[in-house]
Amino acid sequence: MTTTLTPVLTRGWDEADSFTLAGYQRGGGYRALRKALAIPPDDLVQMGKDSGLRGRGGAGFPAGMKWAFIPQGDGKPHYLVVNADESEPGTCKDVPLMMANPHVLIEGIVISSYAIRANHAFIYVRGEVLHVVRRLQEAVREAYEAGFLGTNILGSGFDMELTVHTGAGAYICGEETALLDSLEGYRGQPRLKPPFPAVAGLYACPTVVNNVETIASVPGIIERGADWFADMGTEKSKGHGIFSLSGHVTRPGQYEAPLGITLRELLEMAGGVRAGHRLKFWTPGGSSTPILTDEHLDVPLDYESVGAAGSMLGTRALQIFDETTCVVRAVLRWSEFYAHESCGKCTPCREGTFWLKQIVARLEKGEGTEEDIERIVEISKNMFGRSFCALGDSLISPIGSSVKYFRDEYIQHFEHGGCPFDPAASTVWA
Ligand code: L3W
Ligand code: SF4
Repeated sequence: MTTTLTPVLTRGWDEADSFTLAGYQRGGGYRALRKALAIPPDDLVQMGKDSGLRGRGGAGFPAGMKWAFIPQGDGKPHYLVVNADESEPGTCKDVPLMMANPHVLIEGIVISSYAIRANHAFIYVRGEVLHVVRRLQEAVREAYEAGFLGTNILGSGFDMELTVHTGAGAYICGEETALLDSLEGYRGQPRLKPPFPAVAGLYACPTVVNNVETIASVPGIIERGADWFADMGTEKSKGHGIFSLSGHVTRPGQYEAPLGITLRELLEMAGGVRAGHRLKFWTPGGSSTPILTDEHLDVPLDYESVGAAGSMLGTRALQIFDETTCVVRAVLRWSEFYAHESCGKCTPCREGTFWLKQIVARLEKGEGTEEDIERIVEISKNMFGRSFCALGDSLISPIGSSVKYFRDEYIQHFEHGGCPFDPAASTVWA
């Protein structure tokens, strides 16, 4: 299900051949590449900056600025790596994008590689999504055959290779430096930053790592101009984005809209919360972002406003939970996920996620105490900012925010001697 207010990335998704080269070119595909190859690379980097495009993988770092960090004239190879390891619970925008329109990603890759003077790019994609891997491989083959990849692309003198690389299903490999280790053939674990990948990335060479949606946004910016993109969205969160609505919503799916739209507006397009129920809590950007409640329906979904409301925009994975959902049970599920996915490199996260999972499980079974609630808050505070990478901070988001908004529900569990909710009533956990 796709609804668009800004039909750019999701344009043509409903057409039967949207994923083919012919389908993409019918809608003007690869015109932006021709235009870009006639522009000096530094001017393209400036266009990236002027557009205000920010990284769509969760952190929102300015894409043009990241490209500008790549040293020029350094004599080293440069690399572009597309992070297609989408694994955040609730996050489900890059997979549909790559399935429906792999060529917009490839076109964005060639333009971005030319801008940073990289002659080799990689798409690092989750190994479990074999259908996506196959679709990408076929699209890459088509692009080579048509002269959009390889040597002397469109007669410009620019050469580049594109490799599709499959990961093996570790969430941590979505962290950019763990991803690079994995790509180099090592066990994927985060590296110390700095140096950032822009200085020392793949094979210790300057590397831009960008999310799928970030790179797929580039052809539109080149074709229609940086101002066109910057005119959408809010002052500091520019452009369009894909908002993924899942859970207790009438029409779950991908909704493309300008940043700054509200959940209330998105729910109107999506037919509201499932019939006969009301919103209880939601995540603005996947499970790593603190939960919000029905008080926050009118918060503009941009980086600054969501931050001011006490959460993060993240990947715009809006998971909707109605009043049938036990928040403690939801937090337990997420705790199990983070404890399982912790790579074990640093103590605060390895031990912290393990202990948080144990205590939340006790609370969910109704065997906890008031002290356990304080304990999970305290452990979270001790972990925050002390872990080696962002995964260690992630579990703190649902724990802290659920206690903040639903402390009574935690208490009800041990007063009731078990979960007071009927798990069968909540389709999310069925
Ligand atoms: C050069 C500097 N580069 C920062 C670059 C850095 C990276 C980007 C953002 O975490 C978040 C996390 C998850 N010189 C630089 C520099 N950079 N300073 O900017 O860096 P950072 O550290 O702010 O974030 P990150 O490590 O990329 C990502 C959140 O996203 N998240 C996770 C989503 C999961 C998925 C998925 O499954 N695909 O996206 C959701 O909210 O918690 O906060 O490139 O190198 N001075
Ligand atoms: Fe590994 Fe967790 Fe430490 Fe990150 S925070 S390095 S995932 S143990």
